[in-house]
Amino acid sequence: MLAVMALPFVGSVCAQDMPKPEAKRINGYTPMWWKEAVVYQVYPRSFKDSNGDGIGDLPGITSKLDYLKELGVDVIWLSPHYDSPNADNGYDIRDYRKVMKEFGTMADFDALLAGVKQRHMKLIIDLVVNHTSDEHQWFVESRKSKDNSYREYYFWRDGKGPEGNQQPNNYPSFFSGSAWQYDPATKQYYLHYFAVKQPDLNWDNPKVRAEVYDLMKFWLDKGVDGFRMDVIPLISKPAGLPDLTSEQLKDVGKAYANGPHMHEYLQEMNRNVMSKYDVMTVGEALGISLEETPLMVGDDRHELNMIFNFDAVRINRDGRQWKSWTLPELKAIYARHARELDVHSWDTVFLSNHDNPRLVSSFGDDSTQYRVASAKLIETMLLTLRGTTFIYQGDELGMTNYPFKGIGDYDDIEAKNGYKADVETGKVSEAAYLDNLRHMSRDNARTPMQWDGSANGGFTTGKPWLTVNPNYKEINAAEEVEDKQSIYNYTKAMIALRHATPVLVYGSYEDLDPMNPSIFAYTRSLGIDRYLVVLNFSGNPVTYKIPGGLKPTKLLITNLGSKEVDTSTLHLKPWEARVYWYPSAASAGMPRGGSIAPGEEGAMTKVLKCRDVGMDCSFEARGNSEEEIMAQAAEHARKDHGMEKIPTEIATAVKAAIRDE
Ligand code: ISL
Ligand code: CA
Repeated sequence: MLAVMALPFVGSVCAQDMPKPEAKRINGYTPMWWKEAVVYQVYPRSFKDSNGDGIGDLPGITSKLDYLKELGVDVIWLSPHYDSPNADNGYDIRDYRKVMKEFGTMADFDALLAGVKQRHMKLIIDLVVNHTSDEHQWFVESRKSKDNSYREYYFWRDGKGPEGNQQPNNYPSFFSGSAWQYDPATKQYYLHYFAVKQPDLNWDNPKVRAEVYDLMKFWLDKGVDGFRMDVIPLISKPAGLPDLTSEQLKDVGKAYANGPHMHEYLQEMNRNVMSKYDVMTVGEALGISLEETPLMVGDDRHELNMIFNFDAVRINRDGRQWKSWTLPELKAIYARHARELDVHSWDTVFLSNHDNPRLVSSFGDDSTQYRVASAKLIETMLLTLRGTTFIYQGDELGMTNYPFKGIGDYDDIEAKNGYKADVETGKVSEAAYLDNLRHMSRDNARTPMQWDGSANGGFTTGKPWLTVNPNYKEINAAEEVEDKQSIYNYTKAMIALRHATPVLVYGSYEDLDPMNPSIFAYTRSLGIDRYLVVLNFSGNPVTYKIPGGLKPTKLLITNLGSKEVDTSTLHLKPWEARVYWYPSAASAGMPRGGSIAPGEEGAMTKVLKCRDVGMDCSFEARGNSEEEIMAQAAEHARKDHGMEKIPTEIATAVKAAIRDE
């Protein structure tokens, strides 16, 4: 009986990051566009090359916007596109206001942004401000002399020991070795949590913070829709940079995160920048525990909208070591998220990105037999769990890990530095290192997108910077777009289902069977609406009795063509996924509707996105008849926009959308 709709107006002043006091809540949550969005991550170097130099670029991305629109994604997250010497593939920025020349020009960026907006999608960019490149002008100045005006932009310290030739403290770098680099020009060491070419910025210096806010505004004023913030919890360094204890050294991410001024700086950033724009922010929350999360993302904290928590995506590793995992462990993580993060702390859901191996290889089964089914099963999960869904490029095709052999096959600085530190020193055997790396390497996710069956998977006409996975002839976008049974088309249908089903966004979560070793069965519910997701996370058929003798009445989507309904005993094939709808007791027997016909009793939840009528602002009305909703819309138009009546063309579009025409 609940209908929710978003009514858009041209030139609206609705600020979605600042809900009005009277904003309606859904299941306790304040509705926001970024909560309902599906985000797709593009790693530009590997997405699409437009000029044959073997490196993906911005015009390449622009040429594929229709593909992304067709998939149904709302927001594109672009990994760093800035000028960079590429010690860490763009996560080492030389100039924050320039486009990496390999990727194109500022005009290419503007064209990309315009193309995104034209298609009613949004673009967020990567903000990498814990560190810069050592080739950034600030650092070039900083290293010149101890009294240079940029000296305090970074952390410089004298060496320890009688000769002053020992590192200032015992901090390790995430990319092997010490986090300190000696610089002969001034005979001091500088701090770098990541590569030697990535010196850490000193956020305690107000000038640094002002520079960062300024460059953020530069991009926001161009019209970007927000930021993914790289290692943002590391920006505030421990006071006095004391040695880490042996306990702290076991989890360096945690030790470096959450410094004494982190919240203060994020709140300042929000006050000075984000609060002035209708944008989204997602922090890469390295080192932040689930318990600490509400302090960063709570509605009343004015820091970030959401963060990436790594508990699920890193379930298969212990430090840098690959390890096996069990389904009850994974389920326990999602249950913990639902418990710890209340309606004031929004969550994210993702299991892959450019730093992790391929989705289907890590969490499904990438064998010929089960790759397609298991990839679809994981997409089902990602798009029905709590939190904004993030999809990494190529996972919608079921792209797999690369069959790496020698260390020479890798490009990543993490892999190469680790090899030097572990294998060349004899600490680890080469075979063991390479075996582990094959599973874990970030390069698994960085091999080029497989667009079609032509040479190099259609990624480039030249020589690709990183080899294309040899399976591109079977796994590629051209085939999958055409094939109705493909992972791509299934993902598209799942995204559409999520968009049409606010319960999958705002509904409560319950794990029905936490200890079951192969079945993940959970519900998302809101009001009379209840959705049941059943996932067979195994290569075996399973006869599954739904706890509580529940008999779902409507099958909304399945990856293997099942038609089983009205039974509490399901016969699941290996890697089978199903999403059911069933009425709660109060609404038993009522039809499931995607739309609200005037006066129809028991019509189900409906969300109309602004983009359905091609506009930007979001207003929410509830009711179970067209009249009721139009009346609220008219009131909104009058009060918030000073319009005497809703312009006819908008009214027509909205009515059509209500009727699902
Ligand atoms: O990828 C990792 C281990 O395999 C992580 O430790 C990773 O370095 C960490 O999550 C931080 O990642 C981010 O910052 C890095 C950059 O290399 C990553 O690509 C980026 O996502 C430094 O900017
Ligand atoms: Ca190129």
